[in-house]
Amino acid sequence: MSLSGFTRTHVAPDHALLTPDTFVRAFLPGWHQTACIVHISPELGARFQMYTVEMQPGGSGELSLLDIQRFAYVLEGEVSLEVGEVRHTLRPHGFAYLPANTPHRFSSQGPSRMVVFDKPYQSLAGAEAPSPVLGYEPEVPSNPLLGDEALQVRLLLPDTPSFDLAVNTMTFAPGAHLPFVETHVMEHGLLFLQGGGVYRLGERWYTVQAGDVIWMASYCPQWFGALGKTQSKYLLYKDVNRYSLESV
Ligand code: UGY
Ligand code: MN
Repeated sequence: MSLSGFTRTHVAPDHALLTPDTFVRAFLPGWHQTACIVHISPELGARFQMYTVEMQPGGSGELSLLDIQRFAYVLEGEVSLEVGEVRHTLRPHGFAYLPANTPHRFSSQGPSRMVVFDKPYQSLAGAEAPSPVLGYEPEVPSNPLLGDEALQVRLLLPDTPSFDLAVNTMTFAPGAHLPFVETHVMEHGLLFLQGGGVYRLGERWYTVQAGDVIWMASYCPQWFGALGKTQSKYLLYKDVNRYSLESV
């Protein structure tokens, strides 16, 4: 309950900070016994959709849209994923990538939460369609960003032309920061997993913390500095490997 009318949430034409106190749950087609919080969508100006699914015991989710690829990352609880005849179990920090038009079904025995990214797949002449990917974030190799050991990046998906999206985690030691104010054609969807700090988005600076979601449009100037005495970490979506004039 907000008695002050105050929130850190701020929506601008080229970015949005969305904090949990302003989240609204709704129904999404394909998800059953599951509350969905749509954070980022074409309505905001994005070319993808990012949402949290809160699955109740017995909840499920299936692909409902044509030509849409899906990336899901488990935040809490245990989620089963059936792809064809094969059943996988995803625990927290487990993730799955499902190429466009891959029939699949998520289900949850107990309560669970996942963050999901859906994006229309843009094929590329000469590049094979991607295959499903399943993984567990702590087991993915980590590399310093531009040689800075205090800022570690894990690429959760293969860095090959078949993929038109990337999902990475970025882990900052206390006091670590992005090396410069990035300004790039790729857009981002971000979920803070741990810690917090100060995020510059466009001409504004925001305090951010675990649970916050950020949208950064193409060319939104961006910079982050980690504060506090523990690591800060976020999950980051971006579109990659495509020449935009192709779709004009
Ligand atoms: O990969 C990236 O573009 C990343 N360094 N951006 C960010 O963390 N805002
Ligand atoms: Mn960036």
